[in-house]
Amino acid sequence: MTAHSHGKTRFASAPWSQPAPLSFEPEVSLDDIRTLAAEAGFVVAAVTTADPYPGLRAMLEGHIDAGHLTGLDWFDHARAEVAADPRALHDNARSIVSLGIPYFSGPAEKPDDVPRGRISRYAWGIDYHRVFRKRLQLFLSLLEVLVGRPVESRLLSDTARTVDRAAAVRSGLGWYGKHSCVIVPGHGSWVMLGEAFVDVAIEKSAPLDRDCGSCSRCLDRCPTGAIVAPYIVDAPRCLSFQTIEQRGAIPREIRPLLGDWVFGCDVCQEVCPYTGAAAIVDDPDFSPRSEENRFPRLEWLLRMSEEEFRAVYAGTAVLRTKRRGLARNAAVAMGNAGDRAVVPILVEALRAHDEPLVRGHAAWALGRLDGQTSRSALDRALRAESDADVQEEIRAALLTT
Ligand code: B12
Ligand code: SF4
Ligand code: SF4
Repeated sequence: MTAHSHGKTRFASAPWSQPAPLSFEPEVSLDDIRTLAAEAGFVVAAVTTADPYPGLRAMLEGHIDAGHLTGLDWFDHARAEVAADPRALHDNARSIVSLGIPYFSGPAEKPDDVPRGRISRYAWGIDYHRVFRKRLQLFLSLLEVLVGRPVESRLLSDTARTVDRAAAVRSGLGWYGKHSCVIVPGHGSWVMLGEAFVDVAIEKSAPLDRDCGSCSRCLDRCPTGAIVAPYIVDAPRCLSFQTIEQRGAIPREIRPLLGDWVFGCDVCQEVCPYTGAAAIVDDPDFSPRSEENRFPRLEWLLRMSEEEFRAVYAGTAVLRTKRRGLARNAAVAMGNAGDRAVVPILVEALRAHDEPLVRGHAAWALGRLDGQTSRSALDRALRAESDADVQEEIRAALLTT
């Protein structure tokens, strides 16, 4: 971490967030860009140059080599090289417009009628990749009308080849919180990010002189200790990685820490004072279609068919974890709920779920909910089970009952 002095303020900043000098006369003003962005559905917008991000490649490579991105196989040194230089993606780019969509729709209480899981807020509504694609296209067409010519562009959000947060911070859309998320004034970190690389010379905005000061709430409250140091998230320990990106078994030592999260995790954002003061926005694209899109019933998740899964989650980001991933997470959340009433549901999943991954995690959950019913169900399942990984899970669970 480096502390730079700016006049009287000292704030933590990264070398790749320092503004590069402008080498052109702006063709379009910042005000005009913000007006177009708002028309296209972006509540916040800021602009930076398309110059390389100094030091970003080395930092990303250091992260990869330290194992902080292990499991995200696409995140390799070649990707780090491209991500550090926007012109490697668009050699004619003159500006990057960083665009944000806030999605905090107000406090939400999980109903306590039956055991339910939690889905991260960003995934309650329509998959943000779709939302960005549509709004970025609209933004581009408005920009073409404004400049009166076709614009060469790359429209990006969450792609493997750029670091959305780096553009957001250098442009001053927001600043880095210690949880590594970008905090946008007025919205906390409840803001999804995307950008338009364009061949238009646009007036740029300035980075913000902000940091977290002495606060360390997100580091202290992260359930798994995944924020290993300020600004450094160890992905294999992060529940967002384990519940969404993990295709196989969730490591046993992480399972008790997952709590009731079945898709993503919002803890580091929820505990942040800036996020606590976020404005409530009403963006229909981020609104849940039903309660199962934000606090799904765990029993239903364990029993849902492929058709039911698709009926509820088609078009949302939750599809990414697939039915078996979501059911696996639900089994773990049931084990964590500590409610013995769910034992018969887990027994049924252990006996009859079509996915070995889910049977294995149901065994683990039964091992947590010790009792005679769990033990005899595990004994019976061990005799009937043919999958070696599930047998191993059952043996491990029997040791804990
Ligand atoms: C890989 C990835 C993940 C991984 C790894 C996360 C990580 N922190 O690296 C996993 C699966 C764990 C993950 C989780 C989440 N993600 Co994610 N993820 C990405 C992705 C695809 C790449 C991120 C990346 O490049 N990571 C490498 C690290 C090194 O870069 P970074 O995350 O930007 O971290 C910055 C800081 O570390 C900072 N930094 C480093 N050292 C220093 C030193 C100083 C002094 C300072 C000031 C800063 C600083 O610079 C880094 C570069 O920008 C981006 C989309 C994209 N293409 O950019 C989305 C993205 C970062 N994710 C996003 C979201 C919403 C999430 C979750 C909140 C989802 C959830 N609710 O479950 C969690 C949050 C977890 C967390 N605390 O980060 C949003 C973040 C929006 C925002 N306002 O910040 C993004 C931008 C997607 C989008 N287009 O909106 N994610
Ligand atoms: S998303 Fe959850 S697990 Fe990941 S760093 Fe934040 S609090 Fe920790
Ligand atoms: S919780 Fe505190 S340390 Fe973490 S991002 Fe928010 S202000 Fe920064």
